[in-house]
Amino acid sequence: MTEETIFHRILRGEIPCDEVYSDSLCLAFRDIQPAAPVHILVIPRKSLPSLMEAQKEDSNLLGHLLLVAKKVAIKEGLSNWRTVINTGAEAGQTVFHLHIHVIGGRTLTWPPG
Ligand code: IU
Repeated sequence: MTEETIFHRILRGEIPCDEVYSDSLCLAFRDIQPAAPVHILVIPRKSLPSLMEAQKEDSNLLGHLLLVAKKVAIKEGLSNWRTVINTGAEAGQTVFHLHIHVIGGRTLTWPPG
């Protein structure tokens, strides 16, 4: 069993979200504290606390999440965007349910802090 997070509650529909895409493997919704004009989170329905816990058996799921990230970015009209996966608290992870940030709609600088 993995720890219950707010994203589990969003997946179960107990907490509303601004959904942009959904399928049998994942959900994509707008981040409540957007870091850019477009800031969407793509999360698996499967409980995976972070990329650290992903295994070989998750290969198809991880590929799917990236393709959904591309799909939602294009749907938002982006041709340039950043995909980010924070893994671990020191890397900035605050919600321990794997998620891909899709960030765009403004010029982004590099490297991140
Ligand atoms: P992080 O990579 O774990 O730091 O990203 C978590 C994101 O989840 C962060 O950008 C939050 O603004 C976002 N978020 C959300 O969209 N809805 C919520 O209810 C909560 C966090 I809590």
